[in-house]
Amino acid sequence: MKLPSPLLASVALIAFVPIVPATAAMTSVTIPLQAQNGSGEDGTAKLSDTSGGVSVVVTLKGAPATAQPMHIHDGTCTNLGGVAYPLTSVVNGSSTTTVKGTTVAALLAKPFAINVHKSASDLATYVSCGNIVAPTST
Ligand SMILES: [Cu+2]
Repeated sequence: MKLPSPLLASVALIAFVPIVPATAAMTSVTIPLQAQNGSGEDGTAKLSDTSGGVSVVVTLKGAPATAQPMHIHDGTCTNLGGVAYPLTSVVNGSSTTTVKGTTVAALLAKPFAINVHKSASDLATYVSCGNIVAPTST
């Protein structure tokens, strides 16, 4: 009986090495929100997968008690598109929303931005914005 060649044996070994994806899907990301139009409202948005959707927790410095409408928009802060997902308005600098029907990975896969408007009566003035992108360094 002929023994398997060393080449064949090494090919068989390689075939059993488990395939590890280069990058696992991200299940949470924290993005900076940058003040716009002199608002001073810098902050962060923490997005994380939950069983009910994506939890979005926003904290802004120096925000007023007046409700400030906020959305996930298509596009980027410099080229904002329409509203993709509404978020709970920011009051006194904080807001928590669970966005149904999406995942962190899906939000990272396309250009989206979180945009905060000055007030319900002044939606045209933006006070803070951040692009939903993965951190560039680890
Ligand atoms: Cu908006």
